[in-house]
Amino acid sequence: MGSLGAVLKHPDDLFPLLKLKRAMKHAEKQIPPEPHWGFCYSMLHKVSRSFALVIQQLDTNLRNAVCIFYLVLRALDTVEDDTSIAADVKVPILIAFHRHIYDQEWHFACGEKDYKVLMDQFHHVSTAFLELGESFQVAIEDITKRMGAGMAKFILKEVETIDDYDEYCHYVAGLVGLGLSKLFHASGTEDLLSDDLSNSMGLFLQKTNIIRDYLEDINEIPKSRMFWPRQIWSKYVIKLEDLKYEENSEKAVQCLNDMVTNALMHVEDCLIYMAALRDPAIFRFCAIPQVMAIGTLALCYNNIEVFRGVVKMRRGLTAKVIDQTKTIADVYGAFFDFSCILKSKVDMNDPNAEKTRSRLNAIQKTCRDSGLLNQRKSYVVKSNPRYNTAFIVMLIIILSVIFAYLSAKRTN
Ligand code: D61
Ligand code: MG
Repeated sequence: MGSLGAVLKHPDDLFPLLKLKRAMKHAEKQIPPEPHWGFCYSMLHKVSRSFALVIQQLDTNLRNAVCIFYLVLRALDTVEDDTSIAADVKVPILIAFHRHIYDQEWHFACGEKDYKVLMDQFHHVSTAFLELGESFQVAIEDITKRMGAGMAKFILKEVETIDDYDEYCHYVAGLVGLGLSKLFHASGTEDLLSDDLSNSMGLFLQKTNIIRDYLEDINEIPKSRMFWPRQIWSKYVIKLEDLKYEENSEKAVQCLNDMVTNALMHVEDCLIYMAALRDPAIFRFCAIPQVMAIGTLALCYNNIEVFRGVVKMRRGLTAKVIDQTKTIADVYGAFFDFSCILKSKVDMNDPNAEKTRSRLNAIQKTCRDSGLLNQRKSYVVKSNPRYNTAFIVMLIIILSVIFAYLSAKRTN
């Protein structure tokens, strides 16, 4: 029901949605026959809603390495996030995790649902890890070691300053960027991109998650750790929880906008990183999450709903991003469009209005200066769609496509 309504409101979502459904079905069918690889790929589909699809498009060798890299770090993160483990048990596990990946006997029960299965059957991940090329193994081990140590440091310490925030995000996501750059280079198709640019790729994604997940994180029982830096939120409220109470709505939105403005700082690095990639599959793998992130920030900015419920890009828009992110021109176009949307949402009275606007202008200038902004489909949604002839024609086409799709499915 909900999805039919959404498609009627955004008829041009339909083709990308159908394409995405097909791609997901296809990806799920491509589970390798060996039990350990089979476990790894079916796990990847279960625990990563968004990354499985983009990982699936890579060439076999690199795909296997990235899949294991993902699962190793997801397992490490499951230890970090499990609030039922005491700090004095957790810290040594995080610190030694990079050694456990070589040990097919090792296992540590924690986490819930699919994450618990991942932890219980971690030997499959180790077995697959040991089959990777040595340069892949070394890169994965190195990042796991540094991430584990960083997570351990922050188990004992809160995120107070903006520097702490950048440091924490470096450990849990920036390092993923560094590791991926190493894996891309090791696979032979890419130059080794700089640590700073790679770090920014991770920070932009992680900060977007931290912003979007405020309510989910603050309402977690037992209480989970929070990653919004005190240096930012203390300008607006006394306690971080206060942001969710209705009487503080104005302050909450100002604080949110401050956080978004902070995240936007990484965009220009991300654009430079993506412009330097050569392999089309690696490019898409990197660019799709970044476009989703700027889209999510555009949705969250100045939006009180972040403190009331789940704010997510609609599925159709996600499908469109996946379908329409193929070249660097598409990325400049998307960043330009989402910056336009963000700009239109900046309120004159917001304490950071000037700063936000100047960041957005800088991003738009970079996109414009690329010289690639013409001839593209726009993400800027025109308000008030009129139910005109074009729409009715569209609807008829859509219905015929659904019909054709369903009958094709029946004959398969
Ligand atoms: C290019 C393409 C993908 C990139 C990239 C560059 C640079 C960095 C990243 C992906 C990582 C971005 C992480 C953003 C999502 N955050 C989390 O999942 C948090 O956990 C962080 C620690 C585990 C990281 C695992 C990971 C994630 C994505 C990968 C990867 C490994 C390996 C390869 C490709 C992508 C977060 O998780 C819980 C949640 O978000 O609900 C947390 O605990 O804070
Ligand atoms: Mg975590």
